[in-house]
Amino acid sequence: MDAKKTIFSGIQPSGDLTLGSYMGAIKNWVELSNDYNTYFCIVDMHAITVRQDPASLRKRAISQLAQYIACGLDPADNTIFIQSHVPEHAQLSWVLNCYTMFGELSRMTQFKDKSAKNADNINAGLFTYPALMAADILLYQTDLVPVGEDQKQHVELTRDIAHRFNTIYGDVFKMPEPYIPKVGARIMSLTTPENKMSKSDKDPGGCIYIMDKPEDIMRSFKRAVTDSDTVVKFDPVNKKGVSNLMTIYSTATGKTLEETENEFVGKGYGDFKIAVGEAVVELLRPIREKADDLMKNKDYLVSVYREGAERASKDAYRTLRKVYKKVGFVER
Ligand code: AQP
Repeated sequence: MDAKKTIFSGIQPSGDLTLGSYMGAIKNWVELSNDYNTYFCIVDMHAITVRQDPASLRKRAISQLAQYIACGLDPADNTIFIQSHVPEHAQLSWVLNCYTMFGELSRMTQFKDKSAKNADNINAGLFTYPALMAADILLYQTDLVPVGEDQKQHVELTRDIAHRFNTIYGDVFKMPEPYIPKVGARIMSLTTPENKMSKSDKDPGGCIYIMDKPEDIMRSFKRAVTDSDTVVKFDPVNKKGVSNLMTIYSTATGKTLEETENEFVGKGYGDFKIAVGEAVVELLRPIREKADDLMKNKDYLVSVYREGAERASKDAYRTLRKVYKKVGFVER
């Protein structure tokens, strides 16, 4: 019996990975990966809740895999796979849809935000997205779900669905807990610091991508929005831009927010922004170089996602089989 606890997490290939996805999610995955049994997914089925260009989606899924590995996730120790390769996700998601309430889904902030952004395509998948996410998590009897702050509501709904199901049928699902990092849980846009840094953001200056070149990273940080004050001080209510830059600097360098404040006493925003940019350049440089190398070896990447899907599917089927039995489906 494996004594290690289990982690599941995923990111949509709906755009190129951002510094937000790295600091809010992947960085923590890497830190936790030694001590847990891990499943890290490229959630392409979630991505099509918003219209995607098929060729770009395919390309991004592969490049996301290369970036996961380049960030430090070793495929030998972590089950890394593409969601659509493991049909149990769609299968369990249908069952869970029948145990998820319309009212619950209507309250999801992400649904409200994404419906507002995609008013011409408010499809049923966008609405039932959390039931698929619950399936992703519950299939692997997950203990911990490392996510950024924005996904906490979905993990809470997953717990409600699991609880409802377990109350009717006995202990089928393990109760997962969200794992939110203390610093870096919500990286904001550099140009509109009241909004989350998002991979599908239309404003390119607001977003830093993992694969960005150093000169582009520096340009974006130099143009980052601050305020009319001159003091580098952490105050996320009144100094949103500066506080966001401090969070980024502190996550990139490992310095505390207090150490960061002290370091920039008496220095202007100009110096501060350059220092943040340089820290991010150095943080991302080895990741970008490794990912570029991996992208030259497609056969290797194919072997990683195939093996990952095989392992994931075997584990997922165990849960799905139990669920099918419980709800009364006839065994094949
Ligand atoms: N800005 C962020 N700060 C901290 N964490 C973040 N995450 C995303 N952006 C930030 C975390 O990274 C994971 C990726 O989530 P996702 O791709 O499944 O969905 P998302 O949160 O909707 O990401 P985006 O970038 O905003 O994508 P789009 O633009 O397609 O909706 C999650 O753990 C998330 O918390």
